Amino acid sequence: MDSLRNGLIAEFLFDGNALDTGNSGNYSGQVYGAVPTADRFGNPGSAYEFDGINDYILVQPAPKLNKEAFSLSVWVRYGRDAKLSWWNNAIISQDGHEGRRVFQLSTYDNRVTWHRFFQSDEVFVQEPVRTGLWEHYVTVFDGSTHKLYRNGILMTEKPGRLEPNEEEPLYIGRKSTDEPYFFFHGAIDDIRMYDRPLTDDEIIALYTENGWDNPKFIAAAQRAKSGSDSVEIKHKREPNQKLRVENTNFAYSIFVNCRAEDVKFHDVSMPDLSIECADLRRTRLHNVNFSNGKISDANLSDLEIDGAQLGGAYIHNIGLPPKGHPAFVEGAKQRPLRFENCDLQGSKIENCNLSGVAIERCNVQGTTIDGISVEALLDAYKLSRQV
Ligand SMILES: [Ca+2]
Ligand SMILES: [Ca+2]
Repeated sequence: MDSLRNGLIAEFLFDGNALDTGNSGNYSGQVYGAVPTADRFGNPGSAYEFDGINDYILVQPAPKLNKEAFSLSVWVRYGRDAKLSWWNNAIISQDGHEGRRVFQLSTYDNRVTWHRFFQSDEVFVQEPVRTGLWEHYVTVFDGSTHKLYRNGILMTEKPGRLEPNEEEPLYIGRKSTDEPYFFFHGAIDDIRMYDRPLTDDEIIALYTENGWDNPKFIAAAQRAKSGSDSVEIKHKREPNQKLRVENTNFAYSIFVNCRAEDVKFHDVSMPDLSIECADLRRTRLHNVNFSNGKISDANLSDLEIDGAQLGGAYIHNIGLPPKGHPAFVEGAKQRPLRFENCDLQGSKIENCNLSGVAIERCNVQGTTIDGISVEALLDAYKLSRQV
């Protein structure tokens, strides 16, 4: 999109260096420790990796900001073991000591936050950071409102101001003060700063730049479109837009990169439903036929299954994510599970870690451990105690 050069006060594409390719070219960065890495398309040496300890890029002097309007676009991949508690992981900031605090795109707990200090409330993404995956963030200030977009979708907006400070340098991958938890752990790429608000179409153009999208969903969307009467709802991003679909056939529909908190489905036929890469915390399935369903590579901690037919169920590879998995956490411990009033007769438990398992008030008739009858074991034990 041609308009994306308009008002481009600085641009860092990180093509093996931190040169400013914006309209002035005056703001090239000095690299301290950060190393070139693959970008979101896998092109080597086209983004920068930061170790979360002391790596950063300094831009001094900082690009001259417009008090009335500002936009910032950046791609981010948090490290799989990035520490995400309290204030942490500054992506880009211009935030020195008192009186020199301009902005900070950083992280509060596990949420990306556009931190505006006392000039506005926190503008943050409600959903947690997905470590190990590239995500696109844009902030827009139009003179009165700060907006934060993730992957082309408006996540939050809050009223506020912008107070530029030309003395304060711009930092990528840290905050100018040296709190260790602000050093960014992961990769950063394709930073663009504007002295005007970007439009919704421009934000989508930045998100889909160079054909970024999920090829699997594109194929599915093409199939869905080939239907006789397809309705396309695209880039509708007002914060409180709701859809009411009733007495309608919407088989083969596709939802991609959508916000859909608190959606309700009632009395619907939806066999072959497929949900991938989704935040489904606190989902409730009640009075549903989920037979032949499959749950894989999922966080099911604190899941409760109550009143369910599970005959024929195959439960395998249960535990914490292994090393190398995006959700792996060093030193995390498996918490115990609890089975109560379950009919498990004739079931088989194989190659499982049952250390510390307590079996109480259960019918163990016919139960064996490695071919030895538990009833016989208990009888032999009781007998040995009587002697
Ligand atoms: Ca790049
Ligand atoms: Ca280092």
